[in-house]
Amino acid sequence: MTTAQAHPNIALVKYWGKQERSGNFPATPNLSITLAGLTTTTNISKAARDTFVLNGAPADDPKLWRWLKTLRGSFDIPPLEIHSSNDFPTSAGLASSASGFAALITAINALCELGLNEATCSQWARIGSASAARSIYGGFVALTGPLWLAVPIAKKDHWALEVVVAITSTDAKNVSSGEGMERSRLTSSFYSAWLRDAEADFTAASDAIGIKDFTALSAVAELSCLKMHSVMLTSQPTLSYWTPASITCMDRVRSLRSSGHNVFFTVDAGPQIKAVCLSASADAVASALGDVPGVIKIIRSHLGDGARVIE
Ligand code: 2P0
Repeated sequence: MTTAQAHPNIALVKYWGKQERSGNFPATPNLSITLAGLTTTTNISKAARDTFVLNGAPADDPKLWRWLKTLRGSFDIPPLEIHSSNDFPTSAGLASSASGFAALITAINALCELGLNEATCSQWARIGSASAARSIYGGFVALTGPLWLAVPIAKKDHWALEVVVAITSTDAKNVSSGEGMERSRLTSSFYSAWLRDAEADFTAASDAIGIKDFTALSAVAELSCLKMHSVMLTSQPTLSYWTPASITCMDRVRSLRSSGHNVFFTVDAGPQIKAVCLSASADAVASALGDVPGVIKIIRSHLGDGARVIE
């Protein structure tokens, strides 16, 4: 048996839309931070047939089976018993597929002695779920062309950012990210503007991280998030992932910033708000978001490490 752990990551420059070729390549460069405070633990062993248990219950995940079939096209991998559990809500906009595929390829690499380096693990994780490519690494991570391998751009202790996650619903999303982004590509008239701006946003965020310019990173990260949600909202049928509490949390973050705190928000394909801040503001941010009606739980996180085998 082999056990691996990985953390979700949150994108500061978002991925929303794929290239029109097989292999699950993002259409635009994207950039994330890996979160220590949320963890997926996956243990696998060789078995008579493939089984998957997610958070203690048998699960059927067609995306997982398709990915395993593709992996078996390149490597000799026996049937596997896979147990995966998340210490945070699953499929609810907290990037459980990112940590899930990152932990799984890391465990398979060890158990089956595939000998893959991190870059190749990242490539296989991307085929499962593009954001999973980024969770192979800790700290600040870019996923960009021409190779579309994730690349660590700064270590976690380069800049001691903290993330306050406000959970406003633990329901699984009703439209998956993969389905949603394809809908956006096909139907949103804002999608072409999204593609046009992405490279500049990616460069601005990378530069801001390099020189630790919080104001500059706040501006580009919030804008990337809001552009992505504008594309979602203008898709047909519309993709609306926010709750009323999500909107109130965004207003609170803006108020905190007006009163001098170093904080910005980002939101993924779900209703949770992730407030990224400097340490001096983290208590105030956690307290302000915790008081918002409809916020069920606050999770605080520092930046974390990449995927690794733990036993
Ligand atoms: C991101 N998301 O950059 C964006 C922001 C959600 C919103 O990456 O189809 O689960 O498996 O490649 O990686 C979620 O998409 O999608 C995602 P697939 P994935 O974090």
